[in-house]
Amino acid sequence: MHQPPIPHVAGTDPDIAALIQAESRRQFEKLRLIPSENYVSVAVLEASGSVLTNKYSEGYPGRRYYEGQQNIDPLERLAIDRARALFGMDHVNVQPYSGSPANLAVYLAFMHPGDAVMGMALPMGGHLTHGWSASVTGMWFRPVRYGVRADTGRVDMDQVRDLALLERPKVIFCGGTAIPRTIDFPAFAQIAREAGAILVADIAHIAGLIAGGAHPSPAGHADVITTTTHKTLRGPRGAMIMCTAEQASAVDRAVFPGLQGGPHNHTTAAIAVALHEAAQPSFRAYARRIVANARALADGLLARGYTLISGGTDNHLILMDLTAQGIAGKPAARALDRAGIEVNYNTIPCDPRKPFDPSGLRIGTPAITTRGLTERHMGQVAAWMDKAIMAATKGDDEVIDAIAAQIRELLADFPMPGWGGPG
Ligand code: DSN
Repeated sequence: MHQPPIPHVAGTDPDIAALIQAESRRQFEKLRLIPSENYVSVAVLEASGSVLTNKYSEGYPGRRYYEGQQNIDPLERLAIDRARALFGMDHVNVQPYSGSPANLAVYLAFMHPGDAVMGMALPMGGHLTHGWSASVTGMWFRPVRYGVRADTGRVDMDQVRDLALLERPKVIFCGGTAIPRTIDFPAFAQIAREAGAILVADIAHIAGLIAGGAHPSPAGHADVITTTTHKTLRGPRGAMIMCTAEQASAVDRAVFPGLQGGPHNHTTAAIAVALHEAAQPSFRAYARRIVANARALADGLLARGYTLISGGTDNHLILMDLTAQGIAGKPAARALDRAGIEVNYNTIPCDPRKPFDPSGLRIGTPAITTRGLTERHMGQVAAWMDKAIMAATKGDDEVIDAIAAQIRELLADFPMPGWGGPG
Protein backbone atom coordinates (compact mmCIF):
# COMPACT_ATOMS: atom_id res chain seq x y z
CA MET A 1 0.00 0.00 0.00
CA HIS A 2 1.11 3.52 -0.73
CA GLN A 3 2.82 5.33 2.12
CA PRO A 4 1.49 7.82 3.24
CA PRO A 5 -1.93 6.15 2.92
CA ILE A 6 -4.37 7.58 0.35
CA PRO A 7 -7.86 6.75 1.72
CA HIS A 8 -9.32 10.03 0.48
CA VAL A 9 -8.16 9.42 -3.09
CA ALA A 10 -9.63 5.93 -2.83
CA GLY A 11 -12.96 7.37 -1.63
CA THR A 12 -13.14 10.11 -4.24
CA ASP A 13 -11.52 8.49 -7.23
CA PRO A 14 -10.97 4.73 -6.93
CA ASP A 15 -9.55 4.49 -10.46
CA ILE A 16 -6.71 6.87 -9.72
CA ALA A 17 -6.17 5.33 -6.26
CA ALA A 18 -5.84 1.89 -7.85
CA LEU A 19 -3.21 3.19 -10.30
CA ILE A 20 -1.24 4.87 -7.50
CA GLN A 21 -1.34 1.64 -5.47
CA ALA A 22 -0.27 -0.40 -8.49
CA GLU A 23 2.63 1.96 -9.20
CA SER A 24 3.76 1.80 -5.58
CA ARG A 25 3.80 -2.01 -5.75
CA ARG A 26 5.56 -1.94 -9.12
CA GLN A 27 8.30 0.28 -7.72
CA PHE A 28 8.62 -2.04 -4.71
CA GLU A 29 8.98 -5.19 -6.83
CA LYS A 30 11.27 -3.91 -9.58
CA LEU A 31 15.01 -3.52 -9.60
CA ARG A 32 14.92 0.08 -10.77
CA LEU A 33 18.09 0.87 -12.70
CA ILE A 34 17.06 4.01 -14.62
CA PRO A 35 19.88 6.38 -13.58
CA SER A 36 17.70 9.50 -13.46
CA GLU A 37 15.17 7.94 -11.06
CA ASN A 38 15.13 7.39 -7.32
CA TYR A 39 12.86 6.82 -4.33
CA VAL A 40 12.11 10.00 -2.35
CA SER A 41 11.58 9.85 1.40
CA VAL A 42 8.10 9.82 2.90
CA ALA A 43 8.89 13.29 4.29
CA VAL A 44 9.44 14.55 0.74
CA LEU A 45 6.21 12.87 -0.36
CA GLU A 46 4.28 14.51 2.49
CA ALA A 47 5.63 17.98 1.68
CA SER A 48 4.80 17.47 -2.02
CA GLY A 49 1.23 16.55 -1.12
CA SER A 50 0.60 19.45 1.26
CA VAL A 51 -1.78 22.44 1.24
CA LEU A 52 1.07 24.55 -0.12
CA THR A 53 -0.30 23.60 -3.53
CA ASN A 54 -3.22 25.97 -2.81
CA LYS A 55 -1.15 29.15 -2.75
CA TYR A 56 -0.08 31.58 -5.48
CA SER A 57 3.23 33.39 -4.87
CA GLU A 58 4.37 35.07 -8.08
CA GLY A 59 7.55 36.98 -7.36
CA TYR A 60 10.31 36.27 -4.86
CA PRO A 61 10.45 36.35 -1.03
CA GLY A 62 9.59 39.87 0.15
CA ARG A 63 8.55 40.93 -3.38
CA ARG A 64 5.32 39.09 -4.24
CA TYR A 65 2.30 39.98 -6.29
CA TYR A 66 -0.16 38.21 -3.96
CA GLU A 67 -0.89 38.67 -0.27
CA GLY A 68 -0.70 35.90 2.32
CA GLN A 69 2.96 34.95 1.97
CA GLN A 70 3.61 34.73 5.74
CA ASN A 71 4.63 31.08 5.46
CA ILE A 72 5.70 30.87 1.84
CA ASP A 73 8.43 33.52 2.09
CA PRO A 74 10.30 31.83 4.98
CA LEU A 75 9.81 28.45 3.29
CA GLU A 76 11.35 29.59 0.01
CA ARG A 77 14.16 31.34 1.90
CA LEU A 78 14.91 28.11 3.75
CA ALA A 79 15.10 26.18 0.49
CA ILE A 80 17.44 28.83 -0.98
CA ASP A 81 19.68 28.96 2.09
CA ARG A 82 19.96 25.19 2.24
CA ALA A 83 20.90 24.96 -1.45
CA ARG A 84 23.47 27.75 -1.09
CA ALA A 85 25.06 26.01 1.90
CA LEU A 86 25.07 22.60 0.22
CA PHE A 87 26.42 23.67 -3.18
CA GLY A 88 28.49 26.72 -2.18
CA MET A 89 27.01 29.17 -4.72
CA ASP A 90 26.17 32.84 -4.05
CA HIS A 91 22.63 32.76 -5.35
CA VAL A 92 19.94 30.13 -5.87
CA ASN A 93 16.59 30.22 -7.64
CA VAL A 94 14.39 27.28 -6.57
CA GLN A 95 11.40 28.11 -8.76
CA PRO A 96 12.06 26.41 -12.15
CA TYR A 97 9.36 23.81 -12.75
CA SER A 98 11.85 21.25 -14.02
CA GLY A 99 15.21 20.84 -15.75
CA SER A 100 14.18 21.94 -19.23
CA PRO A 101 12.59 25.21 -18.05
CA ALA A 102 15.67 25.82 -15.88
CA ASN A 103 17.93 25.49 -18.91
CA LEU A 104 15.58 27.61 -21.00
CA ALA A 105 15.89 30.34 -18.37
CA VAL A 106 19.65 30.31 -18.97
CA TYR A 107 19.07 31.11 -22.65
CA LEU A 108 16.68 33.90 -21.77
CA ALA A 109 19.09 35.32 -19.19
CA PHE A 110 22.24 35.36 -21.33
CA MET A 111 21.44 34.97 -25.01
CA HIS A 112 19.45 36.32 -27.92
CA PRO A 113 17.88 34.15 -30.62
CA GLY A 114 20.53 33.29 -33.20
CA ASP A 115 23.42 33.38 -30.72
CA ALA A 116 25.64 30.32 -30.57
CA VAL A 117 25.25 27.81 -27.75
CA MET A 118 27.68 24.98 -27.23
CA GLY A 119 26.71 21.69 -25.65
CA MET A 120 27.29 18.00 -25.86
CA ALA A 121 25.37 16.41 -28.73
CA LEU A 122 22.34 14.47 -27.49
CA PRO A 123 23.43 11.11 -29.00
CA MET A 124 26.84 11.59 -27.40
CA GLY A 125 25.33 11.96 -23.92
CA GLY A 126 24.11 15.57 -23.80
CA HIS A 127 20.58 16.85 -23.20
CA LEU A 128 17.87 18.08 -25.55
CA THR A 129 18.10 21.58 -24.08
CA HIS A 130 21.83 21.91 -24.76
CA GLY A 131 21.04 22.88 -28.35
CA TRP A 132 19.67 19.68 -29.89
CA SER A 133 17.78 20.26 -33.14
CA ALA A 134 14.44 18.84 -31.94
CA SER A 135 14.45 21.31 -29.03
CA VAL A 136 13.62 24.99 -29.24
CA THR A 137 17.19 25.55 -28.04
CA GLY A 138 18.50 24.09 -31.28
CA MET A 139 15.89 25.86 -33.43
CA TRP A 140 16.12 29.39 -32.10
CA PHE A 141 19.83 29.38 -31.26
CA ARG A 142 22.87 28.32 -33.26
CA PRO A 143 24.04 24.99 -31.84
CA VAL A 144 27.70 24.02 -31.66
CA ARG A 145 28.07 20.41 -30.58
CA TYR A 146 30.88 18.45 -29.06
CA GLY A 147 31.12 14.75 -28.36
CA VAL A 148 33.31 12.02 -26.97
CA ARG A 149 36.53 10.61 -28.32
CA ALA A 150 35.97 7.41 -30.31
CA ASP A 151 38.98 5.73 -28.68
CA THR A 152 38.19 6.52 -25.02
CA GLY A 153 34.45 7.23 -24.94
CA ARG A 154 35.29 10.31 -22.81
CA VAL A 155 34.45 13.95 -23.53
CA ASP A 156 36.81 15.25 -26.20
CA MET A 157 38.23 18.32 -24.45
CA ASP A 158 40.43 19.19 -27.44
CA GLN A 159 37.32 19.37 -29.61
CA VAL A 160 35.55 21.45 -26.95
CA ARG A 161 38.41 23.97 -26.93
CA ASP A 162 38.81 24.11 -30.71
CA LEU A 163 35.07 24.60 -31.30
CA ALA A 164 34.73 27.16 -28.50
CA LEU A 165 37.56 29.30 -29.86
CA LEU A 166 36.30 28.99 -33.43
CA GLU A 167 32.56 29.54 -32.81
CA ARG A 168 32.71 31.83 -29.74
CA PRO A 169 29.44 30.62 -28.17
CA LYS A 170 27.74 32.88 -25.65
CA VAL A 171 27.09 29.90 -23.38
CA ILE A 172 28.86 26.58 -22.98
CA PHE A 173 26.97 23.73 -21.31
CA CYS A 174 28.84 20.91 -19.64
CA GLY A 175 27.08 17.89 -18.20
CA GLY A 176 24.44 15.68 -19.74
CA THR A 177 22.32 12.58 -19.42
CA ALA A 178 24.59 9.68 -20.38
CA ILE A 179 28.07 10.59 -19.17
CA PRO A 180 29.62 7.78 -17.11
CA ARG A 181 32.80 9.69 -16.24
CA THR A 182 33.82 12.61 -14.02
CA ILE A 183 33.18 15.99 -15.61
CA ASP A 184 36.32 18.14 -15.66
CA PHE A 185 34.81 21.43 -14.51
CA PRO A 186 38.16 23.31 -14.20
CA ALA A 187 39.04 22.40 -17.80
CA PHE A 188 35.62 23.57 -19.06
CA ALA A 189 36.00 26.80 -17.05
CA GLN A 190 39.42 27.49 -18.58
CA ILE A 191 37.99 27.02 -22.09
CA ALA A 192 34.96 29.20 -21.32
CA ARG A 193 37.28 31.95 -20.05
CA GLU A 194 39.40 31.76 -23.22
CA ALA A 195 36.30 31.88 -25.41
CA GLY A 196 34.57 34.61 -23.40
CA ALA A 197 31.57 32.33 -22.77
CA ILE A 198 29.38 31.78 -19.74
CA LEU A 199 29.92 28.28 -18.40
CA VAL A 200 26.76 26.47 -17.34
CA ALA A 201 27.19 23.17 -15.51
CA ASP A 202 24.04 21.07 -15.88
CA ILE A 203 24.49 18.74 -12.91
CA ALA A 204 21.01 17.21 -13.00
CA HIS A 205 22.34 13.66 -12.97
CA ILE A 206 25.11 14.11 -10.43
CA ALA A 207 23.73 16.76 -8.04
CA GLY A 208 23.37 14.22 -5.22
CA LEU A 209 26.89 12.93 -5.81
CA ILE A 210 28.23 16.49 -5.63
CA ALA A 211 26.20 17.26 -2.50
CA GLY A 212 27.51 14.07 -0.94
CA GLY A 213 31.13 14.68 -1.94
CA ALA A 214 31.27 11.77 -4.40
CA HIS A 215 31.89 13.94 -7.49
CA PRO A 216 33.90 17.21 -7.75
CA SER A 217 31.79 20.36 -7.55
CA PRO A 218 31.47 22.96 -10.31
CA ALA A 219 31.25 25.70 -7.65
CA GLY A 220 34.13 28.10 -8.21
CA HIS A 221 34.36 27.04 -11.86
CA ALA A 222 30.92 27.47 -13.46
CA ASP A 223 29.14 30.82 -13.65
CA VAL A 224 25.79 29.06 -13.51
CA ILE A 225 24.69 25.62 -12.32
CA THR A 226 21.38 24.10 -13.32
CA THR A 227 19.98 20.94 -11.83
CA THR A 228 16.85 18.95 -11.42
CA THR A 229 16.12 17.94 -7.86
CA HIS A 230 14.76 14.43 -8.35
CA LYS A 231 17.66 12.32 -9.57
CA THR A 232 20.64 11.50 -7.33
CA LEU A 233 19.62 14.47 -5.13
CA ARG A 234 16.52 12.44 -4.19
CA GLY A 235 14.01 15.27 -4.00
CA PRO A 236 10.69 16.01 -5.71
CA ARG A 237 10.42 16.68 -9.43
CA GLY A 238 11.70 20.21 -9.71
CA ALA A 239 14.81 22.20 -10.50
CA MET A 240 17.16 24.92 -9.30
CA ILE A 241 19.47 27.43 -10.91
CA MET A 242 22.51 28.40 -8.86
CA CYS A 243 24.88 31.16 -9.89
CA THR A 244 27.42 33.79 -8.92
CA ALA A 245 26.17 37.06 -7.42
CA GLU A 246 26.96 38.73 -10.75
CA GLN A 247 24.44 36.57 -12.65
CA ALA A 248 21.73 36.58 -9.97
CA SER A 249 19.37 39.24 -11.25
CA ALA A 250 19.54 38.01 -14.87
CA VAL A 251 18.68 34.49 -13.71
CA ASP A 252 15.83 35.60 -11.45
CA ARG A 253 14.30 37.86 -14.12
CA ALA A 254 14.48 35.03 -16.66
CA VAL A 255 12.65 32.55 -14.42
CA PHE A 256 10.00 35.07 -13.30
CA PRO A 257 8.52 36.93 -15.08
CA GLY A 258 10.48 35.81 -18.14
CA LEU A 259 9.28 32.23 -18.35
CA GLN A 260 7.10 31.26 -15.46
CA GLY A 261 4.21 32.42 -13.32
CA GLY A 262 3.63 31.25 -9.78
CA PRO A 263 6.17 28.88 -8.23
CA HIS A 264 4.96 25.45 -7.10
CA ASN A 265 5.20 26.01 -3.37
CA HIS A 266 4.54 22.38 -2.45
CA THR A 267 7.53 21.46 -4.61
CA THR A 268 9.67 24.20 -3.04
CA ALA A 269 8.86 22.73 0.40
CA ALA A 270 9.74 19.24 -0.75
CA ILE A 271 13.00 20.53 -2.28
CA ALA A 272 13.81 22.13 1.09
CA VAL A 273 13.17 18.83 2.86
CA ALA A 274 15.34 16.95 0.36
CA LEU A 275 18.15 19.50 0.76
CA HIS A 276 17.97 19.07 4.53
CA GLU A 277 18.25 15.30 4.06
CA ALA A 278 21.15 15.74 1.63
CA ALA A 279 23.05 17.81 4.20
CA GLN A 280 23.13 14.90 6.69
CA PRO A 281 26.21 12.68 7.11
CA SER A 282 24.11 9.67 6.06
CA PHE A 283 23.65 11.25 2.61
CA ARG A 284 27.42 11.44 2.14
CA ALA A 285 27.54 7.71 2.81
CA TYR A 286 24.64 7.21 0.37
CA ALA A 287 26.45 9.13 -2.39
CA ARG A 288 29.59 7.04 -1.92
CA ARG A 289 27.56 3.82 -1.99
CA ILE A 290 25.88 4.83 -5.28
CA VAL A 291 29.31 5.08 -6.92
CA ALA A 292 30.63 1.91 -5.27
CA ASN A 293 27.56 0.00 -6.47
CA ALA A 294 27.89 1.37 -10.02
CA ARG A 295 31.55 0.36 -10.15
CA ALA A 296 30.77 -3.13 -8.85
CA LEU A 297 27.91 -3.52 -11.33
CA ALA A 298 30.16 -2.32 -14.18
CA ASP A 299 32.81 -4.87 -13.13
CA GLY A 300 30.18 -7.62 -13.11
CA LEU A 301 29.03 -6.71 -16.63
CA LEU A 302 32.57 -6.41 -17.97
CA ALA A 303 33.35 -9.85 -16.53
CA ARG A 304 30.41 -11.20 -18.55
CA GLY A 305 31.79 -9.74 -21.78
CA TYR A 306 29.68 -6.58 -22.06
CA THR A 307 31.04 -3.49 -23.75
CA LEU A 308 30.71 -0.38 -21.60
CA ILE A 309 31.20 3.07 -23.12
CA SER A 310 34.45 4.49 -21.71
CA GLY A 311 35.19 1.07 -20.22
CA GLY A 312 33.37 1.62 -16.92
CA THR A 313 32.09 4.37 -14.69
CA ASP A 314 33.17 7.02 -12.19
CA ASN A 315 29.68 7.94 -11.10
CA HIS A 316 26.15 6.49 -10.85
CA LEU A 317 25.70 5.64 -14.53
CA ILE A 318 26.74 2.90 -16.96
CA LEU A 319 26.23 3.05 -20.72
CA MET A 320 26.19 -0.41 -22.32
CA ASP A 321 26.73 -1.21 -26.00
CA LEU A 322 24.87 -4.42 -26.84
CA THR A 323 26.20 -4.78 -30.40
CA ALA A 324 28.36 -7.78 -29.47
CA GLN A 325 25.37 -9.51 -27.85
CA GLY A 326 23.47 -9.34 -31.15
CA ILE A 327 20.45 -7.55 -29.69
CA ALA A 328 19.36 -3.91 -29.87
CA GLY A 329 18.68 -1.77 -26.81
CA LYS A 330 14.91 -1.69 -27.15
CA PRO A 331 14.15 -5.44 -27.15
CA ALA A 332 16.75 -5.91 -24.42
CA ALA A 333 15.11 -3.22 -22.27
CA ARG A 334 11.67 -4.83 -22.83
CA ALA A 335 12.97 -8.24 -21.78
CA LEU A 336 14.73 -6.78 -18.75
CA ASP A 337 11.53 -5.03 -17.67
CA ARG A 338 9.67 -8.34 -17.88
CA ALA A 339 12.50 -9.82 -15.81
CA GLY A 340 11.90 -7.19 -13.12
CA ILE A 341 14.86 -4.99 -14.11
CA GLU A 342 13.86 -1.50 -15.24
CA VAL A 343 16.33 0.25 -17.56
CA ASN A 344 16.11 2.54 -20.56
CA TYR A 345 17.35 1.93 -24.06
CA ASN A 346 19.75 4.63 -25.15
CA THR A 347 21.92 5.75 -28.02
CA ILE A 348 25.63 5.13 -27.70
CA PRO A 349 28.21 7.57 -29.12
CA CYS A 350 28.36 7.24 -32.93
CA ASP A 351 25.42 4.84 -32.80
CA PRO A 352 24.78 3.30 -36.24
CA ARG A 353 21.15 2.65 -35.22
CA LYS A 354 18.25 5.13 -34.93
CA PRO A 355 17.53 6.94 -31.60
CA PHE A 356 14.18 5.16 -31.20
CA ASP A 357 15.85 1.79 -31.73
CA PRO A 358 19.42 2.31 -30.55
CA SER A 359 22.29 -0.03 -29.70
CA GLY A 360 22.60 0.69 -26.01
CA LEU A 361 21.18 0.55 -22.53
CA ARG A 362 21.61 3.19 -19.85
CA ILE A 363 21.59 1.95 -16.28
CA GLY A 364 22.41 3.40 -12.89
CA THR A 365 22.40 2.73 -9.17
CA PRO A 366 20.75 5.69 -7.31
CA ALA A 367 17.42 3.93 -6.71
CA ILE A 368 18.70 0.48 -5.79
CA THR A 369 21.19 2.11 -3.43
CA THR A 370 18.32 3.90 -1.71
CA ARG A 371 16.67 0.48 -1.29
CA GLY A 372 19.80 -0.67 0.57
CA LEU A 373 21.46 -2.92 -2.00
CA THR A 374 25.23 -2.96 -1.69
CA GLU A 375 28.28 -4.00 -3.67
CA ARG A 376 27.78 -7.60 -2.60
CA HIS A 377 24.50 -7.71 -4.57
CA MET A 378 25.92 -6.27 -7.79
CA GLY A 379 27.42 -9.52 -9.08
CA GLN A 380 23.97 -11.09 -8.85
CA VAL A 381 22.36 -8.08 -10.58
CA ALA A 382 24.88 -8.36 -13.44
CA ALA A 383 24.21 -12.10 -13.67
CA TRP A 384 20.44 -11.54 -13.85
CA MET A 385 20.87 -8.87 -16.51
CA ASP A 386 23.08 -11.14 -18.59
CA LYS A 387 20.72 -14.09 -18.22
CA ALA A 388 17.68 -12.00 -19.21
CA ILE A 389 19.43 -10.46 -22.23
CA MET A 390 20.63 -13.87 -23.41
CA ALA A 391 17.12 -15.28 -22.87
CA ALA A 392 15.73 -12.40 -24.94
CA THR A 393 17.99 -13.30 -27.84
CA LYS A 394 16.38 -16.79 -27.75
CA GLY A 395 12.84 -15.63 -26.96
CA ASP A 396 12.90 -17.66 -23.72
CA ASP A 397 10.16 -16.03 -21.61
CA GLU A 398 10.23 -18.79 -18.99
CA VAL A 399 13.77 -17.87 -17.96
CA ILE A 400 12.82 -14.19 -17.94
CA ASP A 401 9.79 -14.77 -15.71
CA ALA A 402 11.85 -16.89 -13.32
CA ILE A 403 14.28 -13.98 -12.88
CA ALA A 404 11.39 -11.63 -12.06
CA ALA A 405 10.29 -14.00 -9.28
CA GLN A 406 13.82 -14.14 -7.83
CA ILE A 407 14.06 -10.35 -7.89
CA ARG A 408 10.71 -9.96 -6.10
CA GLU A 409 12.01 -12.36 -3.45
CA LEU A 410 15.27 -10.40 -2.98
CA LEU A 411 13.58 -7.00 -2.85
CA ALA A 412 10.99 -8.13 -0.31
CA ASP A 413 13.73 -7.67 2.32
CA PHE A 414 14.55 -4.09 1.26
CA PRO A 415 12.01 -1.51 2.41
CA MET A 416 10.90 1.18 0.03
CA PRO A 417 9.95 4.68 1.17
CA GLY A 418 6.47 5.14 -0.30
CA TRP A 419 5.43 1.50 0.15
CA GLY A 420 3.93 0.53 3.49
CA GLY A 421 3.59 -3.21 2.85
CA PRO A 422 0.87 -5.32 1.24
CA GLY A 423 -1.73 -3.84 3.68
N1 DSN B 1 14.92 12.53 -18.76
C1 DSN B 1 16.17 12.82 -18.08
C2 DSN B 1 17.02 11.61 -17.99
O1 DSN B 1 16.48 10.51 -17.91
O2 DSN B 1 18.23 11.71 -17.96
C3 DSN B 1 16.86 13.95 -18.70
O3 DSN B 1 15.98 14.99 -18.91
